[in-house]
Amino acid sequence: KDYEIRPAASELRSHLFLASQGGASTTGQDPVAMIRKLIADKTAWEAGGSGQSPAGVVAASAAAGPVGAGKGGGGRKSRRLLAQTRWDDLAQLSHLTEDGILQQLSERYSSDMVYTYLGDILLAINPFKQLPIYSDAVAERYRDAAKADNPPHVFAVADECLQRLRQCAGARGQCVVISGESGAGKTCTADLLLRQVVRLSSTEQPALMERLLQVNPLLEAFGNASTVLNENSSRFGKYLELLVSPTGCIRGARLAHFLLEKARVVYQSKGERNFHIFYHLAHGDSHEHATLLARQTDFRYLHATFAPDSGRAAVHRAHLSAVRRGFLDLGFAETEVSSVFRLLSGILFLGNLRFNDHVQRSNADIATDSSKVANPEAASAAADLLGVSSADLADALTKTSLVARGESIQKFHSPADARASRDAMAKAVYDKLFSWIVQRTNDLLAPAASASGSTASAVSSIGILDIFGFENLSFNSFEQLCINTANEQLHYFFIQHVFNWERHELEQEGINVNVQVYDNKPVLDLLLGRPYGLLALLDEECSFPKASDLSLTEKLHKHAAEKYPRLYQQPKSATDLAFTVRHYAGHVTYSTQSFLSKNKDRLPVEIAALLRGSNLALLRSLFAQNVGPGGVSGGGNSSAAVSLGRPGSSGSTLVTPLSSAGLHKLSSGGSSVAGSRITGQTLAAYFRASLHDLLNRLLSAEPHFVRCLRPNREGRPDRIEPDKVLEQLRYTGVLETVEIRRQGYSHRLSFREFLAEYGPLVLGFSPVSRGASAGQAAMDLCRTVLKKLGLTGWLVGRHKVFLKYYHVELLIRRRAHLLAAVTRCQAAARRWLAMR
Ligand code: AOV
Ligand code: MG
Repeated sequence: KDYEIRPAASELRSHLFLASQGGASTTGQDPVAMIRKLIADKTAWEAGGSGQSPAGVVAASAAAGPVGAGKGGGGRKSRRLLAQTRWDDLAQLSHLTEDGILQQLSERYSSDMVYTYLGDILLAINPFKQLPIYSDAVAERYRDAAKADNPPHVFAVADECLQRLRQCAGARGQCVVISGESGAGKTCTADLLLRQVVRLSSTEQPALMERLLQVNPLLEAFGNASTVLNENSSRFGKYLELLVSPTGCIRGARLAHFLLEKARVVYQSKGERNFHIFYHLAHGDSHEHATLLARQTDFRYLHATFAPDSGRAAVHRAHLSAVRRGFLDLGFAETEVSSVFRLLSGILFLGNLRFNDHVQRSNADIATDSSKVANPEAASAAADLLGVSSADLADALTKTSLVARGESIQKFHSPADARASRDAMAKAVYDKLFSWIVQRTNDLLAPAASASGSTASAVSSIGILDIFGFENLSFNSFEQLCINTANEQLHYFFIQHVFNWERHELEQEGINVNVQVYDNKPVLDLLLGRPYGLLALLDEECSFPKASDLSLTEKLHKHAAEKYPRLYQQPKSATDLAFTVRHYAGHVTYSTQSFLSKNKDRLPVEIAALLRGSNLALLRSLFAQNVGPGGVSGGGNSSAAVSLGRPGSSGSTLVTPLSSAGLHKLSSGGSSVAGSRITGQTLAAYFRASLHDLLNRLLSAEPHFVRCLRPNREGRPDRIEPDKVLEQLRYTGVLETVEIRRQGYSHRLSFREFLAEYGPLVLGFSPVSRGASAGQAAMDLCRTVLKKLGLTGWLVGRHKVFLKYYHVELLIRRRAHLLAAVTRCQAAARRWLAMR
């Protein structure tokens, strides 16, 4: 209580002193009258009528828990409101600690306040239940609003992006980077954001808005799947850019995708499923192949245990109709949609192909191991759907031609090789189909050329990045290495941003200092550096014909372990094909098994040739290009593939090294564009180029960060597990942000706040109540106070005092002492007045 009347109390002390000396104050006032007045003020303040700013009070008591401070009516209410607004932003807490943050987040979450700011970062905890905070009415409150006027919300981020674009013509594009672990709510957040931007932007083309809203559900049908962590887990990364005119009108959109987990088409771990669309299709009745599929009860690619269940069937049927509608609304042709469903059905039947051992006799009567299709009916169904002959299909899967000494020789596949070819084919078709859908969507959503012929060069953009989170599974392979590398790079981007934010504030205050920042650049060097980064070493090994996973592992150990002993570890047993990387989010052990083949990602030439000759135009076009002597890049994109870059860009600029992975270096280039994967390019090289391109885009824009947090492992509502949240705060960099602030100047107080708060400690009166709160005089007074306090290492800027966390700890202790003294003083004053 006494805390709140601090400035009055300290003045009281000085008047009391003067009165006890029997003299007058320097201003000629009667000290006794002053004492009466101050005590009356105190009462008024307690009743809530004081004009004193409670800001200092709130900041000071924040560490002690929610305020509800004071007794009294209106004052308490406004103070609590103020307190809440402050805590909407954790950066305003006077004590930024892990525990403090955790406590605040938990308390907010239990009142369904799932959004909280940490400075300019939005933290979003997944509610796992429907909250009434996404209605049109709520959305309207976030139109052209000041951030502080509303509770934190993802809608505020959308509004901020649009406001920034409208405010300054020629402003940088905006990008929102959404991150978090699986099931944290990234995809939902991205969708809410898109909807809000669409809602807030002016509409010249209402139909375009409708089409934009189809994009996410459509891509989710093809790119999401049920996993052990999330029933709707995104198995690809997505960057959606809305192209916005300076007046805030959406003109079109551009989409890029990364690293579709195509291996899922042919294999799913226990408890996991294939991409949603396959189940929709297998249960669907609104497509041409429904009867054919319905006759088949068991598709190997849909998990051995797949069995139609009538309850789910209706849901899948509805989904399939929605997918079809989505395609048509977006502008796909009926024939295109039919072709897509036909290809997917073909993939399902292809998966059912089995191969028997078969002994083949050559002309010279030499017996060789080979294989033969064991179930011709499946081959015939697959071949029909894929528009090829069933004999050609069987040949392409069981034989390969080699050219040796100018002669073409046929080599027969073992059943295992034939199965591998079958799966490679299924993966390649699906992957290319996905890329084609993305590219077609891009064509359909491209801004219309304006009357003057240009596609409005003035158009800026709002990009939304929804990328798969950091992964540490029980078995980690090449895919995890790529995913984690992407996360590592984004983490670096984030840390740089926070660091710049810190530095910017200091610069604004005219302060030039070096803020110490830790970053993960050494790990990025280990992953992406040249020539000894892991991906570079992998690529190098892929160019040796005799290389094996063992030779690769030895190479990695030799170079990386030597150069990065702290970040790279060899396994205990020398025979293990594995290595461990110390990522920012923890240690991950990767198995190098199949690294080489996964990185080369070659589709056998026979299969590529077969598909190129399909009588289905869509399939033909998917495989029409990227053909070369080295085979076809099975995982890559055809000419119609996703473009991360500008259309028509040359593929030869793809492999731009991210050698030092330094963002400053990336930003200067800006010319490198990752388009489709080119012939012979390894996946690592393609990935690196895509990542590079993504970063260039992010760098050219003004970033906003949303950190999604998963409150508990089970995905249950109303339950927050502190350990779980803390772990994520650590590896999403939130605590690092706090640490950067701690290392830097965690306290930034305006002159007024500082003088009101700490001036009385050495001056014996409140300088603010005597008019010193801004300007040169206040700045000088702040310096004097700081010097008198005997502190070192602080900074005084143009408008603010910058303190380190330990300064504040010290000041709080000293103030506690003083307050105890003041309380005694007040008691004495009351007694003294009573005696008179
Ligand atoms: P993710 O995108 O972060 O995981 P999702 O966005 O798919 O996570 O969210 C997982 C589930 O949480 C959703 O299916 C919803 O049921 C629920 N959820 C998320 N956000 C909200 C919200 N704001 N309100 C209500 N429910 C929500 V992954 O893609 O697996 O990394 O690869
Ligand atoms: Mg997702």
